[in-house]
Amino acid sequence: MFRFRKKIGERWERISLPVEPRSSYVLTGPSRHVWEHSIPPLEQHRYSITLRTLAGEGR
Ligand SMILES: O=C(O)CCC(=O)C(=O)O
Repeated sequence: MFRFRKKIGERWERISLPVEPRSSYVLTGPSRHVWEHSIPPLEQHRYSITLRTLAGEGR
């Protein structure tokens, strides 16, 4: 599961999206700049490769 949360006043709005094995995804727009994301720990081994643009680059 891919978890997202954003603060609305004093509370958090949360959503979870399933991530399939061997999948890839691109975070853009509000998913990058408004929502915080996380992936909860798993029982099984998991590999992850993250490519990112640092703030201020490419804008
Ligand atoms: O561990 C992952 O698969 C995602 C890593 C990630 O979301 C991040 O580094 O911002």
